[in-house]
Amino acid sequence: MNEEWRRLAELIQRRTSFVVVSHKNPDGDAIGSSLAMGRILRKKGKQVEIFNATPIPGNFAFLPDADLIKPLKKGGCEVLIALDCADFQRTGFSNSVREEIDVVVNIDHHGTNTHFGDINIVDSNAAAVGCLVWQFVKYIDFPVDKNLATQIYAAILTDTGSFRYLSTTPKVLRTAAEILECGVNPWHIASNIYEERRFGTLKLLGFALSTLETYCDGKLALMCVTREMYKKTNTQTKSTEGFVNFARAVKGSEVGVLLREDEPSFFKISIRSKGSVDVSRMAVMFGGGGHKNASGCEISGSLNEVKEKVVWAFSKINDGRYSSHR
Ligand SMILES: [Mn+2]
Repeated sequence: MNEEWRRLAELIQRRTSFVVVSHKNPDGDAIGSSLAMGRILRKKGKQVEIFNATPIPGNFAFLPDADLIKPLKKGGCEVLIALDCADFQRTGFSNSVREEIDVVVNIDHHGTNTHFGDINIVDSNAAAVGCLVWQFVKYIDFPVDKNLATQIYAAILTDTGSFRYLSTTPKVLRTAAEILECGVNPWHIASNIYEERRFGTLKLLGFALSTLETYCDGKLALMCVTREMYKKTNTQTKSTEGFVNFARAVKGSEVGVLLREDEPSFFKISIRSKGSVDVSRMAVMFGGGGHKNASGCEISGSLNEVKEKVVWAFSKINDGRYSSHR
């Protein structure tokens, strides 16, 4: 790993112009590590542009330098630093743009990373790309200011599920401790990210929670959001971010599902599992996809028809262990 950090440090010495990019629909790690890398380069007197293919969610707008993230500009550049991207497509740049870039640096922690860079700093054991950026900060002995520390803390906080996931190792907590010693305010960061939800959004969550049901001996928990609920609470589809986790949080459930009525008789389905259940198998039955613990698909029909289908799909991946739907 040190060899790769050395190559990156040398590259930064040599070059003057950089583009920093992360994946579309960016999460806290994507945003925090992009801002941190951008800040390091700027402080070193480099020309830096930070791009993202989609706008950053409002709850990350408080982060230092967040206004510097700009929509993706097509065309090549001297050096591209891609963060938290398992493959080049995730950056939003086309493959033809790849040809026009001198050097691509790939810093990531996905096990499925394709090593698409000229320099690849990929560690699937890292809890967040923010942890890798912190390693680089240490490696080059960079003087950390409070803003840089805040950006990296936000990256690690979000990708570890607020220090809850298995990735929360002693080393991660030591890193977090070092970051706190830079004067970071953990409550300021956590409250901005997690506790500034709009009134209407929480009312919508209330309506959604009131629809919670369990099936298949409690192993499947299901909740829904209808168009009428959006109207009553003056909210939009994007307000349902994170709702599905409440279905998964039901004690005894293995899978949580949110059925979201985006158009009349057209539902967007989010599926989450807790442990070993592979819910991507449920999603592909309806033309969707995703990961083992998080997947999604779209199903047309009335609410009851859609529910039936989801319950059927769950029974199916359980090898028909459940004959009854309730
Ligand atoms: Mn990440």
